[in-house]
Amino acid sequence: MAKEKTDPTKVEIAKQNSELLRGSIDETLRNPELDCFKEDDLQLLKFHGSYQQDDRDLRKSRRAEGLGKAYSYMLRVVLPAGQLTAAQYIDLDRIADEFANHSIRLTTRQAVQFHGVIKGDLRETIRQINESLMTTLAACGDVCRNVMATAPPIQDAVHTKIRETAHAVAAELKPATQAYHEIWIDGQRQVTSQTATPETEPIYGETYLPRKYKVGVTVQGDNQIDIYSYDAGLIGVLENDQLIGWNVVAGGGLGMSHGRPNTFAQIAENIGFVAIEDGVAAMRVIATIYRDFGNRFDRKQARLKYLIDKMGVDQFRREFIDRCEFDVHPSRPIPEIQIEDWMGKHEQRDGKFFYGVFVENGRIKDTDDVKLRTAFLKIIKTLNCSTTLTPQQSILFNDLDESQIKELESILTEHNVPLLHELSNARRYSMACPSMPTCGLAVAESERVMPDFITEVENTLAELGVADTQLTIRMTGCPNGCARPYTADIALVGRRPGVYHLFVGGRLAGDRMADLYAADVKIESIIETLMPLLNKFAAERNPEEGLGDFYQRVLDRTESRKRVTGKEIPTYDDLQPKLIQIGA
Ligand code: SRM
Ligand code: SF4
Repeated sequence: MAKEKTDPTKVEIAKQNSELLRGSIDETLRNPELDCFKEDDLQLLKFHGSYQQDDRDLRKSRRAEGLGKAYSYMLRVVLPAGQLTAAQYIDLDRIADEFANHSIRLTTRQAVQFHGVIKGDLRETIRQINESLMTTLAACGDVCRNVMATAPPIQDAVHTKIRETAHAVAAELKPATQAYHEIWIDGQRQVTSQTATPETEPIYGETYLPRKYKVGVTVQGDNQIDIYSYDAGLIGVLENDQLIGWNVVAGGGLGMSHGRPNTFAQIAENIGFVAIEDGVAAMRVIATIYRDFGNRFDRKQARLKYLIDKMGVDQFRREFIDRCEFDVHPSRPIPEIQIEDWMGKHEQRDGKFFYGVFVENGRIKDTDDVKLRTAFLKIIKTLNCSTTLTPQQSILFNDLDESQIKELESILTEHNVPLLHELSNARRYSMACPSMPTCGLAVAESERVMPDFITEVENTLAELGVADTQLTIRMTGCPNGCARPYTADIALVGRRPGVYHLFVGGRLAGDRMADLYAADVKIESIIETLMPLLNKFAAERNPEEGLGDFYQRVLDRTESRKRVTGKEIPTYDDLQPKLIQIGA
């Protein structure tokens, strides 16, 4: 068994010494001789919304030429509940051209990323984002990340409260440091040790949280945001269609490491029920328990799920109740989850309409064939509509008159963007993480190979006569789980270039973990490996049954799996009983 670590990690020390996230970021920005940041500052930079990256496609050739890495920066823009005005979208589109790689990347947490920003443009890019009333502060780092909310812009009391609560949690848990404004906006230090009122971080303290803290807000029955995958969340409970309070959930998380048995992906547990007005405070209380007891000696064990695992859910619940200055009741039973991705035309319940458009892997760009970016900009400029980014990396155009829908669809068609009826279910519900060439942790391709892989799946399902199946297919370039693979019907998780672990058995509802179905499969052999299951599915599925549900039924599972561990790669013998059951 690995010895428990007892020294604070380098990141903890960097935070402690940073004077509330300042470090020497400003000095490095001012020095044109430097093309990258110091190690400690790289950690701090994340809290400001940026990762230093390099173009991994160029590493080899640059090394051969005796050159260093081609550094550039990823910038993430925080958008609570995924909401953007028309003017903000137009500004983001312009920024993509002026400072980034001409694409906008919608994320799995309803935020936006730019890739390829150079160091010399970082300050101006962040300044312009702020000028448009958006921020990159706390998009990354050991703080509360972008707060998600179920996406549809339905204008009733329940959905309005969900969105307001997501914004309120984001505001409550935003870092208080002035460092962000000093470095990126004002350009000079406002608060010094001589300032009359010393600067503090009232909730986080000087070392912030042990790791990232992810929160989502939704309403019962609607798990569009995959709420069980996060550190904490609020599920609105309804009585006679009125919101009466929140079921608080905690302890989800999908990151794990191959070959490390003590890392795991797991779905969140019910913690209790609180009144509507106490939801925001409940998310703050959980953050403070995490702040005080989370592991600061081993970042691989630092997420809240490991703390809850160590304490036990019951003790965690007791600690939560002790700290709450409001009543906590047992969680309320809630109905079975439904998933809606809100693509196509829907009513907002205020006489207006919204219209969802699928964005493949969240990448808004123009290609020779499909002018997605141009189409979206034209829609927004012509129809002056606000937008909501969905947790499935897609977009909703809001506040439309019914008469404008035809115009919107004709703009899409003009630019070769497929309409909903032209999309297969396999593609519509798919997601892939960015991976190569920008992600420093990628070990295999994801976003760049996913479209072709989906085409293969589409062809296979059509040949088997099951193309109507609603199934989620997700791919990531490493086990960190950024496209939430472990709750999908089928998932490919990168092991090394061209090779993936194949998971099966989750479902769209996001409330069940998939199984490792086959280890170390080359991408060209994935379909072949799935064929026994797909054949059996085509022959024996019940009407409306999804692939993950079918797989669980064939295995005769009485209880859904709540956790997948990063244990050693299973051998063929380990997998054999499972394969025999499905007829392989
Ligand atoms: Fe993620 C790290 C991209 C959602 C778990 N994630 C990264 C980094 C920053 C790589 C790095 O640390 O160097 C990736 C940047 C790549 C690039 O080039 O852009 C990255 N993660 C993404 C995004 C953009 C994927 C996407 O396809 O949209 C998502 C941005 C969300 C946002 O707007 O904030 C993204 N990441 C997720 C999710 C899904 C979610 O939250 O809904 C997860 C799984 C849930 C969870 O957190 O448990 C996730 N990302 C991770 C992890 C594993 C954390 C862990 O607990 O072990 C890492 C690695 C790390 O933090 O060290 C990571
Ligand atoms: Fe990078 Fe891995 Fe996340 Fe993909 S899953 S973006 S490869 S960290």
